[in-house]
Amino acid sequence: MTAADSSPFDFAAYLEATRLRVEVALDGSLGPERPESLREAMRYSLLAGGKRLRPILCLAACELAGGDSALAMPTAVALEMVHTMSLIHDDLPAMDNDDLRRGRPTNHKVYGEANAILAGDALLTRAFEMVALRSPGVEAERLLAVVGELSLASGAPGLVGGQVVDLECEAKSVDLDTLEYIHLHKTGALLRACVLTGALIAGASEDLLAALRTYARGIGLAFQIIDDILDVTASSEVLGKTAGKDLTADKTTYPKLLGLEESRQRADALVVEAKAALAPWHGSAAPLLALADYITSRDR
Ligand code: GRG
Repeated sequence: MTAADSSPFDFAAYLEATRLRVEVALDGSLGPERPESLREAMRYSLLAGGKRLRPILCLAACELAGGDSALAMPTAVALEMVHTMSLIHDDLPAMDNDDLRRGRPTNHKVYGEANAILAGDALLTRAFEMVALRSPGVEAERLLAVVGELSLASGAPGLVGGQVVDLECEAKSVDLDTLEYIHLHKTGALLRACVLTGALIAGASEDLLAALRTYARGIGLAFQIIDDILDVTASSEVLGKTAGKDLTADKTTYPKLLGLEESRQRADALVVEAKAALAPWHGSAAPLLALADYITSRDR
């Protein structure tokens, strides 16, 4: 199903069908890894469920730019690999020290710390292999641009930089600008790479790439505000996080700085901004517009 169909857009069906396509691709993505113990630790976290938002954003952006989303699937898988490795490392005792992720014991609880670090390392490097060596049918120049976006999102200018500032600010109260910096890097950078890489594979215009940057900034911040709200309002069972742990005890969150009501209003306004950026593409942007709404209406 694509957004170009003339029938009204059925987002629930689109989300489920695309998620299933992603699950199949993820399942087939880890073949020859040896030793077997490494492959098992990689698969444990990569196939642990999750919303698969990042690959879905990538495929939807590829379609919006007029591309064949099948060509973007290896990149979509790569993005989920980077996300998964960041979760494995984030859960380690040296970082968040979490016992549960997506309702299951964290990777290091099952395989030990050293193996969890190495499984994360292998997923990160495998992500770049997916783009560089396992993306048939996509021009080399476009793949180079994808590698560039993936590097920027993963490294110091993205996830790693955001995580460092987050750790430095632990147990301190931070202002709104610092909180925004952390989230634009820890969460926003990869979401941005998702839509940009999908669009780059389809050969998107500069106008569309600029609009997608604006879209990604809005949904990235809104995503994190909702995450903070859910940490306050949802039970830890719903979130699949460590039961009994105060999820926001030692960190500054949007609800702590702004209150629940203003945080919710801010998330809604960011989604409005994000969707407005795609107005010129309205006809074919239905999945990305619906994904922006989904981000603020989700309960996990
Ligand atoms: C990428 C090289 C490299 C290192 C990682 C540990 C680290 C450096 C960064 C931490 C990044 C992090 C854990 C950010 C939080 C992102 C976030 C909002 C996760 C939750 O995403 P969801 O809700 O989760 O999409 P599911 O389970 O649905 O996939």
